[in-house]
Amino acid sequence: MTTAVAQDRLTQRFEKWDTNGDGALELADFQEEARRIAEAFAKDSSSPETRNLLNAFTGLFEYLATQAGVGKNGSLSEEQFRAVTERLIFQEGEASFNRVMRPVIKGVIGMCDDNHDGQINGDEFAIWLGAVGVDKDEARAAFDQIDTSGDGQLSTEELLAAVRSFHFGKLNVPLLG
Ligand SMILES: [Ca+2]
Ligand SMILES: [Ca+2]
Ligand SMILES: [Ca+2]
Repeated sequence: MTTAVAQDRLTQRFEKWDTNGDGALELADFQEEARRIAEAFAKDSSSPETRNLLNAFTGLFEYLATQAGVGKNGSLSEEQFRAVTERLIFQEGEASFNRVMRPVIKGVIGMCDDNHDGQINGDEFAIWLGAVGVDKDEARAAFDQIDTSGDGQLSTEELLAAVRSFHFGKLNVPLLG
């Protein structure tokens, strides 16, 4: 039911989020990932933006752990991670995905929303993709693809749709690295 690209992307996601590389996902991995992202945006570890992102990643881990039935202090194997995320991304539909991922996306928006309007303009997006390691030309092309309303701004909803599209293999820019 899911494509090979979609499968690969979940494997990449698992490996990226397993920050200590022990083959399982724990809360500490997700907190480290939040810290890494904050560092890539040159945000202080005690800044409110970093705290928001830490809370968002903590919430995401708690969701996955609860769904996998391992508890908040437990860990998820790759198989468990796949089972939970495949259900979320490919079966439950957009509303569930958005509910789970919105805090994380908002957290990353907070990292680069320099003019504090809650949306991401072209300059802010270049900083975002720079932080996750995507080059400038690619960033420009991706911006137009993600800005489905065509207003020159990326909203939370447009960015959520883009992360979902990435996992469906319909967009090639890894917004979460
Ligand atoms: Ca780990
Ligand atoms: Ca902005
Ligand atoms: Ca837009």
